[in-house]
Amino acid sequence: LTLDERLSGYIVEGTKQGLYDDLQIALDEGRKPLDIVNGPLMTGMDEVGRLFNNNELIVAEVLQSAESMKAAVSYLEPHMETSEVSKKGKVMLATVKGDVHDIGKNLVEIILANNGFDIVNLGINVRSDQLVQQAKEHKPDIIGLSGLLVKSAQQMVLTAEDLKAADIHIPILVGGAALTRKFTETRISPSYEGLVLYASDAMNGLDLANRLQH
Ligand code: B1M
Repeated sequence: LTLDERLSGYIVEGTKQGLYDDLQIALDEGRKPLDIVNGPLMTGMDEVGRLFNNNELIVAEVLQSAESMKAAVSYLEPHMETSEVSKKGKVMLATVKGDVHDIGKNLVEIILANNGFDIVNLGINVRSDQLVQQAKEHKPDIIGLSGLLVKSAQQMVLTAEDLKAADIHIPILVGGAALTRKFTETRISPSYEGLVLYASDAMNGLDLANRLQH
């Protein structure tokens, strides 16, 4: 197997045995940590999603895959680029109510934190009232919402409405597999007073956050 096939394989198999050695080989070859995540590791995760969809994997096995992915991201994290810039602002992150997927959100946290943002990560399955309360307490410059389920896209509309009702109009950054730019513009934006921006991936999220701070 090639290195990339092995790296995808650790995610699909949900194992860590050999993972760190191969990640180190990839780093030694000069590959960027994020390219490793977005390349072979995401290929593995997509395969996990496909197999799960076909009933060829059970939730417990997908959890193992998630553990491998988290371990890989943790191993790569110290090698990720950081910027020396002064503090840029505060971003509050949450996976919306009803959704427990957090690998993408936590990747966004790492990338933003490495690039000068202060992060308040509220975790998974976060209700609107918790967001409202935390937003009042932490006064973030940006609220970042993540969600991977189809119903999470709808939940983001409800969340935006609840934030608006609480008189919050901090810019919102949304991302996650079930979302699209179109849904964001036609459904979430009209439900909110402030700006709502769609991020296609974690790096795009950083770009948008950077632009919001200038
Ligand atoms: Co679930 N799951 N899962 N799952 N899972 C999906 C999302 C699914 C597509 C799999 C499938 O059927 N093919 C499917 C959703 C179907 C749908 O609604 N369309 C699904 C399902 C059905 C479920 C359950 C309902 C299964 C069940 O119980 N029967 C259940 C739901 C639980 C719940 O949330 N209430 C469930 C549970 C789980 C596990 C707990 C086992 C595990 C999650 C573990 C964890 O996160 N700690 C899990 C996993 C791992 C997946 C897949 C396989 C992988 C997700 C992932 O981590 N990807 C996923 C299939 C897939 O995506 N291929 C699937 C890697 C990660 C880096 O990517 O999170 O997309 P992602 O983040 C990306 C971008 O989306 C973006 O940036 C990242 C990349 O740079 N991004 C942002 C994300 N958030 C952002 C926020 C931003 C900016 C960018 O700004 C704020």
